[in-house]
Amino acid sequence: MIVTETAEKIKSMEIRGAGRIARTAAEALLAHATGCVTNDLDTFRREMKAAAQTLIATRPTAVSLPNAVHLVMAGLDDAPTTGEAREGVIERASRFVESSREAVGKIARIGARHIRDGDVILTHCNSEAALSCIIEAHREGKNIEVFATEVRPRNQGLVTIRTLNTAGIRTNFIVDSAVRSFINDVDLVIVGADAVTVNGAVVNKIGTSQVAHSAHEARVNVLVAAETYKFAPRTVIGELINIEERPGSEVLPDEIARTLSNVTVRNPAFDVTPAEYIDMIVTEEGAIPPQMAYVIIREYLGWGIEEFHKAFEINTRHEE
Ligand code: RI2
Repeated sequence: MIVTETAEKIKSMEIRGAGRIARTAAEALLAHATGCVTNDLDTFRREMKAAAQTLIATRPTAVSLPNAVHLVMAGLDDAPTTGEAREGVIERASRFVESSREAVGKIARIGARHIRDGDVILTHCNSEAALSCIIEAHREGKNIEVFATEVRPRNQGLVTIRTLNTAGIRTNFIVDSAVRSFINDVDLVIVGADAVTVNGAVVNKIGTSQVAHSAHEARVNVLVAAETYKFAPRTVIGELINIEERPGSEVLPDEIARTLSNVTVRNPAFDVTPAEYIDMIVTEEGAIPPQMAYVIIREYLGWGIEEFHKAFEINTRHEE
């Protein structure tokens, strides 16, 4: 029940933001494990795996979601009893939620070091990780000002400006298409990430690549705030990040769209910013140039060379 409800809320974006999605999915698995009263180990495993699949299927781009689910499910097949299997899920889910929260705090402190007194910062969409850096810099007494975009079609910019307003940070609210007009007034761009690929490309809210392109042209630094679990291990074996395309009705009401028979509304939720347009990725383990993404995947997600071989074998077997 909790899993179905959580899945619905993630799909409809009532729960959104890559980090929050991951934590909520881990909490739903924890609740499912607790509520699943069976003493039969196979039934328990089957129930947990079905719940994991339901959660992963909700949003295809934010790699934080499958990464979190895999962390929680790791070891389920090795547990000798139902009790230990259940305890394992509960323990790993709690640990993930806690470490995810701690990661945001660490990113805030590391990111804030790269914000100078007097900086004007531009942010796009609503990223907990990105905002934590900005709020921490303000808390440290730096005099900063922010430009926040509207973020069509779901207007996540409204959440951002409310948070910044509550924090007491001077903020300018602009439409997405005004970024280039203001980029020369900006010292630093800070955004979040839904996924980071092995070659340092950042997948984030649609429009991020336009923002980064404008910043690059104006020689404004671009900083990405991303927890290590947003790095995508399977991109090492050539898997591409699936860009979610959401219903056209989010962009244009169906009543209007229906009257325009030659018009198709396209609504990709994310885009890809190449590593060349990114100066730094701030993770909880430190700030790295995007080209070092592989190190994070290897060192912190535990994807050593054997895992890649295993995944590669599975991949080629699928293709046969
Ligand atoms: P945090 C969001 O996706 C935005 O693209 C945001 O930049 C990213 O997740 C990371 O957010 P959506 O759920 O994890 O709004 O830093 O589609 O909060």
